[in-house]
Amino acid sequence: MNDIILHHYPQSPVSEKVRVAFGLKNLAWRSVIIPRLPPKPDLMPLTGGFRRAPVMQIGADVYCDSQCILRALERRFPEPTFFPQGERGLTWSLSRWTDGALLDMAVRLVLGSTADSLSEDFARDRGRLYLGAEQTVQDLKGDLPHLIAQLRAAFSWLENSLQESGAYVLGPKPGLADALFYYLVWFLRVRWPEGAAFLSQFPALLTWEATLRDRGHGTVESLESGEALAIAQRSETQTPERGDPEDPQGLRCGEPVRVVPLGDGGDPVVHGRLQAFDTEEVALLVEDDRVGEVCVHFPRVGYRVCRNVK
Ligand SMILES: N[C@@H](CCC(=O)N[C@@H](CS)C(=O)NCC(=O)O)C(=O)O
Repeated sequence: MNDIILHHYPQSPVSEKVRVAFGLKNLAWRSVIIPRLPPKPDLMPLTGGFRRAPVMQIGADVYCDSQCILRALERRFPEPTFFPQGERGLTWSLSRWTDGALLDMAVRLVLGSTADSLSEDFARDRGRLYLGAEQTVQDLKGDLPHLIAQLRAAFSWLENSLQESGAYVLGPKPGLADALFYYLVWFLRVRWPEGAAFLSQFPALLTWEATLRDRGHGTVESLESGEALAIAQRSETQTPERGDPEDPQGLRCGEPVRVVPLGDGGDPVVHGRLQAFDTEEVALLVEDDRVGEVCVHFPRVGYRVCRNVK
């Protein structure tokens, strides 16, 4: 019941970040492959409507967003730590750039350079999610040289850090900062037709990339989605009620709220009853006929918590 279950699909870059993080902690986990496009009927009962990949499940606790997943992993499996040089705050701050502007540019580059070969459904869905309602993937074609110039500068900083450390992004030991860059490198290599040629200008990056690739994803076993739902149904949340008297929004345990992902991607809103919250995380109890009650966790950063007013 305490097995780590990751709901993801092979091509998902953000899922690759978490898979590599499993490798850093040498974890055993179970893999449920979800569809790349909605509907995702065996994921929705677990998340209350959140559709993005990856999602981590441990019993009846469900972690949405890689930020939340990685924090839960560090809490449950502190050794080896994601922060071997003690760089916790710096790494989370860095993640807002790598998962924000850098991922956004990498996605635009991949979508724009493959726009003519994407299926119509996929292009429409990802266009809406990553570009908003006003743009389509075809509009990105003229922007590719600019995007490459932006990414080249960013990767030259990574190259510089790796040359100076001689090993990993922040020092001699691997940590979360490496996963934060690795998945972007992986994404450009596997999904951008010019990716391998672009990356070849960064020699220290190539050595570091091979080291992380060889380290792998921990130990993985596959699991049917129906079995993951049954596990949630047989389990109870391990998240105790926990409030915070200093909460800037004055939130209270037990109150009905909705969690709204920020950004203009049209992501669904999740409704539930507040079970726990602190500076970095919010957890809601959500009911579904197929799984009963699950506790769905989100990061605070990047999500708005709203009171449900009747
Ligand atoms: N902030 C989220 C972003 C997740 C995300 O955008 N994932 C992509 C796949 S890499 C996604 O869900 N795309 C739409 C889908 O798979 O339905 C996180 O860190 O987990």
